[in-house]
Amino acid sequence: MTEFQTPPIDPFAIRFDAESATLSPEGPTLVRRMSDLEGLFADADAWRAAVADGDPVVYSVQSSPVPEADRELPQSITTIQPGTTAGELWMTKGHQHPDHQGEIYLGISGTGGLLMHDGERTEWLDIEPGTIGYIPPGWAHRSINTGDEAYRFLAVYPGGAGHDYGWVLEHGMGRRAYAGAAGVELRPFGG
Ligand code: PAN
Ligand code: ZN
Repeated sequence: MTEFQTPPIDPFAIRFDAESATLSPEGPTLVRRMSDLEGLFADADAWRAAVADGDPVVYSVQSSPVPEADRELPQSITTIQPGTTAGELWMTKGHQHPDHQGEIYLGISGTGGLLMHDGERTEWLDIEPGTIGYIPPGWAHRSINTGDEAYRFLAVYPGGAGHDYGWVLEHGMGRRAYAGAAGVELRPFGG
């Protein structure tokens, strides 16, 4: 018999509604406002001004009830609103899984980018509805809305992998994504 850290949950069906991009039954929903993203945008003055100017919701994450526990396989839908802060496209905080394990993203609506960094190398994947982005173990990842409508994707990840947000503050993400005249412009992280 397999040893679980927490009692395993019973098999159940999760309804994925593509129209509303929701999972039911629902687990917790997390809302990230501009004020939650301190230290992440290159232009700190522009970030501060956006916090003062209504502190908009940048993204939200709706989870299913599968717990973030070892051997479980939780899922969530992230919705990133369209927008820029001093030209930098709105994005998630980004994290590394301290217990290096893989993860998949499936694009649902809108268009986005999956930026990955392993401390040395940087990769960018364009994600549109139907694209599965694979995040290999050891690659920190951040999602970016590259369009002018909400960008939504489903994430499926190992429940025991953990989420380290300090890693991104320490190592950066290799590149930053800006709205350019001809589409997304990737610039050096410090530039
Ligand atoms: C995703 C992310 C979600 C929000 O479910 O957690 O998109 O991004 P941040 O966690 O960086 O704020 C995932 O990668 N889970 O492992
Ligand atoms: Zn992740």
